[in-house]
Amino acid sequence: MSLTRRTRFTAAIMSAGIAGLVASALVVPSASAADGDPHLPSIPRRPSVSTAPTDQFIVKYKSSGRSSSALRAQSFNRAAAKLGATGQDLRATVNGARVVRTSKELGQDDAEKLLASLRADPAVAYAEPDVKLQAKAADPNDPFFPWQWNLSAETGGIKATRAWDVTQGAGQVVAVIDTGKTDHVDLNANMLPGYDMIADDSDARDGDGRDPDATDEGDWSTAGQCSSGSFEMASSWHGTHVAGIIAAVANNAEGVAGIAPKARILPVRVLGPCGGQLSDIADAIIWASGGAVDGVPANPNPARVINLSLGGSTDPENPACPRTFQDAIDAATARGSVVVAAAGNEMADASTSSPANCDNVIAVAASGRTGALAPYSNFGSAVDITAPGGDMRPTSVIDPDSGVPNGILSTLNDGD
Ligand SMILES: [Ca+2]
Ligand SMILES: [Ca+2]
Ligand SMILES: [Ca+2]
Ligand SMILES: [Ca+2]
Repeated sequence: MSLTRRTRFTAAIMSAGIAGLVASALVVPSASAADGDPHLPSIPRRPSVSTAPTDQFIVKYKSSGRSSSALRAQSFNRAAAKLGATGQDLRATVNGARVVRTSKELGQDDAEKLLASLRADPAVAYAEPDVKLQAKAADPNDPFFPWQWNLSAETGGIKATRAWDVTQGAGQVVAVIDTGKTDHVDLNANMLPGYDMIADDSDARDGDGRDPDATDEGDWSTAGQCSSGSFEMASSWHGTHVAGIIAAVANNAEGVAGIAPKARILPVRVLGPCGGQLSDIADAIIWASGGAVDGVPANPNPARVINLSLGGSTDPENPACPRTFQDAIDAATARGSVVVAAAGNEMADASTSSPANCDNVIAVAASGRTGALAPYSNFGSAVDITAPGGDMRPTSVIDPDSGVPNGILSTLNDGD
């Protein structure tokens, strides 16, 4: 069984002219490692209102009433007492309102009762919770971020900017089991060494079998090389594209932002020209999760998440998950890794496609710009979630409303 990469956009059905045009627009050029600053900048923050429980309120009394502190205290204490609390006057605000505190924190319901009591007092001009403001991530400064509808759009996007208020992936390792890594200014700071797991040196293009250098040597193929009648293909740099979707450095004024821009990528090379072997991919899953593989040094950076944007249809008579795959996946999940796989791009039931149809795998179908299933995506009950995969068919390359390409913008290499 040979498994092939799964591009997140339908590059294969683009016409050559459109492909050239779009490719030049989508490529984020690679640069030398010396250009990359390994210090990761932080995403700037903007304030926003929290609805968390509070014990602090702002009450403005009308100037005609409650002018004395004793009368104000009486008013607030009466309202607080209804909720089993006492009140304390802290200070005045710049416009003469009072900042007051209850002796206990009030949940939203009790806070609303307190405010209702206060507002019912004819001497009160207004009363509102003195809410805590929390830092929220603002949009990063990456020049192509406005084109990353998959991260930010209200419709069709995953709203990553809101998730960044909770986490940007710091401290997490995501294994990208794919074509390997390339030198890229928007990836280098997040890239771990990884491993080259292609055992067969005849197709590896680096002159040896398994080795510690996970560099993508290119998966270009000549006409007829992969199967009888197969077309000549340029290198996909698919591992670079997938790595950037996951963890391109954000807010570095360069290229794009990744979904988890502070996570680190563990690149494991398994795909060469015409695809990769099941046996190599299974070993890569085990090694990435921290398991032992004969002849390969231990992985010092076990992956919390293992990404498999690859797959293949097994024997059509028996499209079950191969035992080799299932054992590797079970071993990885037993070690605490989460295994994520593409559902596939064959417009077929995902249950015919491995590893999407294996147990203990999160199988991900592709959605387009509207959030609906992308026309090329696999489907069916084997799919666990759907995520933006974009749509680069010639008729829908550019969204007519926004003028933004409908594909998934990510890091790439411009070599052949
Ligand atoms: Ca090698
Ligand atoms: Ca190598
Ligand atoms: Ca960037
Ligand atoms: Ca599943």
